[in-house]
Amino acid sequence: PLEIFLSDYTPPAYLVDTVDLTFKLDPTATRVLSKIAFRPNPDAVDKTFYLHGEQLKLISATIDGKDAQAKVTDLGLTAQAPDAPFIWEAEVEISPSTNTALEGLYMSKGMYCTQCEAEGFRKITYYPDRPDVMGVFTVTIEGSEKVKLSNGNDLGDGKWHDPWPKPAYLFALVAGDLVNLHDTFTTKSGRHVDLNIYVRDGDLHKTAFGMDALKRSMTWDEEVYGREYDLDLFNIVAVDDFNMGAMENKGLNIFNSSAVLASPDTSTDGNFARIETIIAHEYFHNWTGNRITCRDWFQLCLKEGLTVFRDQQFSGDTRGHAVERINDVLQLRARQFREDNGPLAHPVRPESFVEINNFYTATVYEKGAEVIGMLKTLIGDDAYYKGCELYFTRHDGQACTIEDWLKCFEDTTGRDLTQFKLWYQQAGTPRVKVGESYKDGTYTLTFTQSTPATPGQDTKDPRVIPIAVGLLNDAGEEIQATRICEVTDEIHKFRFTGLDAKPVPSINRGFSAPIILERDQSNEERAFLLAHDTDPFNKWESGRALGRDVLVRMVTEDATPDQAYLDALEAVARDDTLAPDFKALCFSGPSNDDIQQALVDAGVTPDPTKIFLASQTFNLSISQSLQDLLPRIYAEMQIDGPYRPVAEDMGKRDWGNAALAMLSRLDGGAQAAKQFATADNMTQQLSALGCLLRAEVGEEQNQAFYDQWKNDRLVMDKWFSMQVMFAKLDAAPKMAKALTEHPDFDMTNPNRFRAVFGALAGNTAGFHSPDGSGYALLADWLIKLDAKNPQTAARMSTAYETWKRYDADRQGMMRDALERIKAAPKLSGDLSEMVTRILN
Ligand code: B3K
Ligand code: ZN
Repeated sequence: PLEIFLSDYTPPAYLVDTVDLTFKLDPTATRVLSKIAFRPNPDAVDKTFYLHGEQLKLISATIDGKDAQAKVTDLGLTAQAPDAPFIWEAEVEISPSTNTALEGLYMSKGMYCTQCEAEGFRKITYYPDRPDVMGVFTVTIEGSEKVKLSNGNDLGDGKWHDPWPKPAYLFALVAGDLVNLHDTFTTKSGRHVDLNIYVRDGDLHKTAFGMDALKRSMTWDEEVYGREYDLDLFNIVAVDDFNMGAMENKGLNIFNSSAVLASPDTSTDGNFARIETIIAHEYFHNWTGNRITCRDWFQLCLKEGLTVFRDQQFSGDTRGHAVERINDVLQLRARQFREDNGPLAHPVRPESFVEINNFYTATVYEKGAEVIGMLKTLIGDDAYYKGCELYFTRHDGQACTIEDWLKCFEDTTGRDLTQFKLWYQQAGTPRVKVGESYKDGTYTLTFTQSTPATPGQDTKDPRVIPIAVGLLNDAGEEIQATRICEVTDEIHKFRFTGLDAKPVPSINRGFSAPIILERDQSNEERAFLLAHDTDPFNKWESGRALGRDVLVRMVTEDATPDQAYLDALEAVARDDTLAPDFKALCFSGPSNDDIQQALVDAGVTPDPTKIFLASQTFNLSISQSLQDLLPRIYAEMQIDGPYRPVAEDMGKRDWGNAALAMLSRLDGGAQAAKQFATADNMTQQLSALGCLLRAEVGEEQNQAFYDQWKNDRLVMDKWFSMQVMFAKLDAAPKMAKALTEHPDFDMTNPNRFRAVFGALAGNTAGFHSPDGSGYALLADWLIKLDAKNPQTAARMSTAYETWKRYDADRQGMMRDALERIKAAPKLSGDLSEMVTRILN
């Protein structure tokens, strides 16, 4: 497989003006007729006429009506093309029903649909399948299906026209016997837009929330970024078999049904929140991605980091910024820090890849969003929105680079962003050591930054890091409001003068930079900040650090949870000024992975089994110490009236269910059984089931749940995943194995595969069972899946990325699993790139 380098970029030889496509649909023999107007690119260096094309049967190809005499390989074709505008016409045959990779044109439960990003269009027809080639598409769909959709405006009779030039990765087609929810939206300048959510028959009752989220997203983008929608139609389609969450195709977003379908009976609060975020994200791409796209796939973060940042802003505005930020950082640490700290570490803008689909990562997305957040912090809100405005006007209709993006902010602020750009270029999470001193009313903070070596990058230059700092006095009053310390050197000092006594610092407030702070902080100080910090993020962070310290000592010194920590938690539980969702987060406790990281940092080899057992004791102690309080909290958090997916109610359910989880450790599941029996929404039903499974008493309810929901695919995914998630230790791989034998297990459906194996990888103690059964089982199934769906198989191989953390036995078994995958016959380029990188 070929490694492709950013530094090798050259402009396309030919540009495209218009593309006419006709699809004659047939499950095994769809004919695709293309008529493309090409013209030579004056900026081209290499003039060869080359079209990508994979798994296509070429029927005919002409240039200006004459046989093109194309030279065809497995990856594309070349032909003699004139050095003047010309018309290319071709006919190819493809087989959507046997396309199990779910890339290109494929079938999902009888409906045709497409996924072209990143390089799937080349499986539909011959084309310069690169994002810097943009054309105006007209599409005709011939077939007996009731609904036939493509991008842009509906010309009737299966004919579509998209007036906005776009790269091929944004092309989409859907055909099937679908039904739709219709609504309308009027943009701020008065454009009337028809909105539809298309689903399979039987799912219509799950579309209302998505529609509402879409309209709120449209309003938000007008109000916050001044971005208006630009077509008369916006369609969303729900598809059951989909490799990721959703796709922002121009005017025709295609969604994994799990990322759009919601109803109170079948979806949890978490599902509602995720759906809202994904709808917003895909909609926001219309400007940050579609109107302005990427020059090449190395620039992926240009659209993804920015769009994630925008969806996080939207969710914060909708659901509350404190809790949104904490949840975003939890995600970032769990996925991105883990990635940045292992064999798969890569810069936010990678320098090379073999398979671009392997770079839709937490680093490109979530760290990419953090970088935008830091830019905004450094230059200020006004300059940020001014720079964005310039970006939208200067680059509308173009395929751009990170340099283009940064230049807009240099031009509006007059600031040199060369050092800032290192955030895009250097991999690895910076570590910042904090030193402090106090003398004669002056408090000095000394920050020392370093970034560990990552694959291909041994040394790193100091970055610019915006660290938000506030100071408290020992009465818990804020004596220095949040100030941004702009760390630019390896060692950088900041002074705070005119103080009466040594203050207590609150550092990296709001998690202003995605770094690891290294600081000897006492537990007294942590408890103090948990009680008094005015910054909600650091308040929560201090509690988290306390919990981590307790658990680490439980693992390494067989300590018992200390009273000071339990008292601090009790104070949180009793504090009526704190919002319920915030309290729930304070009680969520450090994750198994958090503890592992902390142990690795302390030079201790983590043993997932031991950590799991310590966590059990830890959680039991907390439950016992709050014993008297729990029934009251639980009762107070119950909601009368119908389910509403609004932040206020969700917060109450979060906190109420956190109390239920604690109660269930004491009452053997009695309260959870009651809740399960009376629940009138999925959030309550599922959290009760979780408590029962954890207490190993939920067999009956588990069966009842199955019987109730066996015809709902999305709820069945939860059923599969819960059983693996809550299985203890080596029961988890056994459970996963048993579930693969269940008649409702279907490996070709990515949601179902992830329900079982994503849950296994997430059950740390189970996946790392000392007998190696977790590693071996996942390897077996990744090999099987790879033959059908390389993209999802490759993505799930990241379960092994931490293999070097563990003891020699576990390392050996994980290496064996990886080597076995690597040696599998006919391994895909996707999975082979991943295991090779993980092993190195
Ligand atoms: N842009 C798509 C992701 C495509 C992934 C291709 N392997 C969804 C999104 O980020 O909005
Ligand atoms: Zn995106």
